[in-house]
Amino acid sequence: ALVAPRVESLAKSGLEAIPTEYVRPESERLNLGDAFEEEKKAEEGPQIPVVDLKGFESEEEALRRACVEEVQRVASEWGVMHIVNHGIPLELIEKVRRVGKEFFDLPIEEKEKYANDQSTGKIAGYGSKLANNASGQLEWEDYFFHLIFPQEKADMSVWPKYPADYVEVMKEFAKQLRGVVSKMLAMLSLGLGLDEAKLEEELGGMEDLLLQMKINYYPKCPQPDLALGVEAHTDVSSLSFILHNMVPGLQVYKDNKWITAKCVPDSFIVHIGDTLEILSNGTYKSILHRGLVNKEKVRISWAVFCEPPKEKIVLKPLPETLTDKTPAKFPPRTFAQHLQYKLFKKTQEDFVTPK
Ligand code: AKG
Repeated sequence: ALVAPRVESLAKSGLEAIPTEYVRPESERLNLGDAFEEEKKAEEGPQIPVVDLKGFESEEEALRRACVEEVQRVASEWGVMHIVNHGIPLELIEKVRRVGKEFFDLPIEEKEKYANDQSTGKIAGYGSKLANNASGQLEWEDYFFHLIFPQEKADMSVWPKYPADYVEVMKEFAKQLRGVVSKMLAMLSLGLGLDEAKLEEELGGMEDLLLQMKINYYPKCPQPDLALGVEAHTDVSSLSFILHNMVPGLQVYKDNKWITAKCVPDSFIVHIGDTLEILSNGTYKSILHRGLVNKEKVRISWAVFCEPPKEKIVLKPLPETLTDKTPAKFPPRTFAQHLQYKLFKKTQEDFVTPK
């Protein structure tokens, strides 16, 4: 099996210059920088909107409607938002952060026991990116990937056995986050003028919509202006939820500029993914984003991708979103076909150039 080098071991070796595979092409390097400095610079400019979900729980119809309108506006204009008052207790979020950090604090040899094997398609477990394009570019991160919902579909043999409460904490988090997923999908449905349950059903519902957890571990990087933690991409998911350890890094590409996300306490970052962009016929936007690295602090993020089943559902713009003036912008495809299509596009390019 191909073994990718662990970025953690590179970072800990104390090297001053990063290996060439991690150096981004020149055109992409123009606007890279240390995440902390970029966060400071970003204080003046536009910011990813913060959406308060409290109103959706209200008895008052007007407050619920205002909340739906705000979600609809931000999903259409930005395709990304911070959500607050999402309903998941801070205590549980702190536990998720703790068990993820405790796992990554294990020695690399211990984590290797969970190594994935991308050559045989075993993608769950501990991993690092393998070069998948001509330029052989790598990302400055290691990760842990596993399915967390529905529980029956989870392969418990790959879940971390340390710390001892990892499984219990992650199961509870998955259950509670699944509730937030339903709530977001309900608001996004109403925002399109659809029945509240429509998007949830179209994506496979409680049985078939899969929640995939990717814990991203970005070691300190001696040359943050040359590297990326995660290269620019849009998510293939329907929705993605991101939690992090309050170290900056995420940037989104809007109006021809990279905008650095602020660290908003007690929030999740929610991305609209390609799947919802397709179902909504482009009303909701799947935004290009990437992860910067920095010199000072390890960054950890917990990204949960909500994916429709691979083959069971044909994704296409919902008939309700089509009019004479707005014909379908996306040809029908299964989720598996969409993944293939994106991989193909990528192998044709040396790197992703923002349009
Ligand atoms: C990904 O894992 O696909 C991400 O985009 C992670 C973003 C982040 O770490 O904030």
